[in-house]
Amino acid sequence: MSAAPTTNPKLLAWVEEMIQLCQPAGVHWCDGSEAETQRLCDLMVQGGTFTKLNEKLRPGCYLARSHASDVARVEDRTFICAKTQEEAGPNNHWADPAEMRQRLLGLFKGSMAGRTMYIIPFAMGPLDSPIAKIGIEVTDSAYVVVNMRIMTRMGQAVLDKLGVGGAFIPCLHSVGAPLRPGQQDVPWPCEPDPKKKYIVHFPDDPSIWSFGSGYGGNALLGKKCLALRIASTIARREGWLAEHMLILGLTSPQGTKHYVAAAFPSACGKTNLAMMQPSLPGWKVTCLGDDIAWLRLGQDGRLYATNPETGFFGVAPGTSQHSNPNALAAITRNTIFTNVALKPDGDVWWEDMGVPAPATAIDWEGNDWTPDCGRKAAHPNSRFTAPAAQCPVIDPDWQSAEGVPLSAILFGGRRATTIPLVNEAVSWEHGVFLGSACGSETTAAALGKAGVLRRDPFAMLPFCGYNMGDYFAHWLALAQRTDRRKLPRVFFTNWFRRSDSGKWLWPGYGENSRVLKWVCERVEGTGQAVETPIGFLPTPDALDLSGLNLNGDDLRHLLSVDVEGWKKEVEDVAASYSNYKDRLPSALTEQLALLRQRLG
Ligand code: GTP
Ligand code: SPV
Ligand code: MN
Repeated sequence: MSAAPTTNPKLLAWVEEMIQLCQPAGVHWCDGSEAETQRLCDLMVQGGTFTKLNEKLRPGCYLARSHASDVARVEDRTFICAKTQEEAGPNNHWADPAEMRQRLLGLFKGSMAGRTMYIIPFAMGPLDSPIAKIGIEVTDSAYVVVNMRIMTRMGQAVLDKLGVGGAFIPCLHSVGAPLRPGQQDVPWPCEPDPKKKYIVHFPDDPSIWSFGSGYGGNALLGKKCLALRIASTIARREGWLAEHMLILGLTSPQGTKHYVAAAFPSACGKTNLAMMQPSLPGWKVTCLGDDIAWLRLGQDGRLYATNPETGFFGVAPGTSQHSNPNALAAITRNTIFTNVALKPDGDVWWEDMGVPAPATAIDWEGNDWTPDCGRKAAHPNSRFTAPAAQCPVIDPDWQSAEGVPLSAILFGGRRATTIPLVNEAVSWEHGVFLGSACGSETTAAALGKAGVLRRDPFAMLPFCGYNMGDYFAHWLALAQRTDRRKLPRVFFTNWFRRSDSGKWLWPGYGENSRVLKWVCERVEGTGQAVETPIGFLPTPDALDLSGLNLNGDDLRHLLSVDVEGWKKEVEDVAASYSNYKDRLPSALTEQLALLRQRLG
């Protein structure tokens, strides 16, 4: 047992209560030091959780393979225990707080038997930021500790900041696999029965209880649970926004810099765009964050963005020199890989890495793999955990306490048809409408069938901790709280349009800089656009397509209004709106009616 490095009475009392509840074999207060991390990594190598990668090829890197039942967030086991179901809204699973607490007490009772309880003090947001939040995650997973050290500001500095009287958000996590005396541990302990996994939020406490899973957003509780679900409820009260957005800086050849935030659903390219290498000569992108942005109005009336995280938990498959050279550079060292393939030389590999598949490998499940075996080597939701500071294009201001002022907000999703490459909202209300109408064809990050259109308003469907109708109203209200001309301009982008034969119509990745350039020009008042029923579209020659070999038909497809497709779209959005009943702001019903009218 390590002695408590705090005198905060609330924290000490809560930890004592958790020890009594979970009955761990030992307790360790994490200090966040290098030595501590090294000790835990060594321990996990001994226990089989970690494989150390080739020190020459990937210094300081490890590979973990999860249990096959524990590979992604579990949305159907995620609960918002607000006082009433109405408050949680149709966008959330709700359970009565008192009943859920009883159930969880039963599950957590003795859940850490035979294991060490780690106490992780962490902060979301720079410690000197006015909106930083302190959490304490109590977990029985060393894997969680070493990931949290990369993804958050973690350790003694946080306890110092907390002080004797400071408030924290209690986050309890157990993999849900107690050990009987003498029982041999497994490399990835978890509760394999999906019905016994629980990711639970009590927004009124606020507190977080997570049971049964050790993977990503289920277990790294600072991320989706605190910085999105709980933070969104706090933000609503305090007048700011917690969003599923990347933040980037874009500098023109003339040296003008704009900050842009973008909300795309999970596995729809936030990490790619956040640190892209522009194909347009002279343009530069710098990265401030790839997954979460906290937005608040500054004293000057502009909207400022802060990344509450300190690392990237990015999808590995598809990450290549072509798609994301800066991510590849960020993960050359001090990175944890989960569920990718292991090559015989002790390096990692995944599908679409842009290098030939190894002749043999160990796949994500630990089995022998060959390129012709018919199985994927890496799990589609396999991920890397890497320090943001290692990104070659990290923005110098990424940790600024005030955040950065946004010039534009992009929404997007994976849409094979109908949605153009880019269009711009004609007003703030229209922009909120575009966000509310966000949708994507599903992928592996969310459990479910691939290729089915799922409405994902603001890319926040799995992450909004309260009634989405109220959330829409909160977004709309920003225009009443500041000079609306100071708010960021709103755009909708779609890199994923396909031809009838299924080929991508837009080359994407670094070429998306051409769209970003137009966005900047629109902000500055120089970009050419035509007003259409769906908003402003670039005129045919407004996009800088120099050096790009794009077929004229494809371009027309990308930049025209598919009236019949949009009529279907309107009805689909209307159907999704009907879920929110009288909580849906009338401004959005109006936007929908106007769009319907404009389409004829
Ligand atoms: P989460 O971390 O799950 O929130 O997701 P994310 O939005 O950061 O997703 P990520 O960047 O990992 O998404 C990667 C997926 O998007 C891969 O399948 C990429 O191939 C695809 N992708 C990203 N950018 C582009 C693009 O410009 N064009 C096309 N066609 N695909 C893209
Ligand atoms: C997402 O699913 O949007 C992620 C990955 O960013 S996880 O942190 O696992 O939720
Ligand atoms: Mn995400």
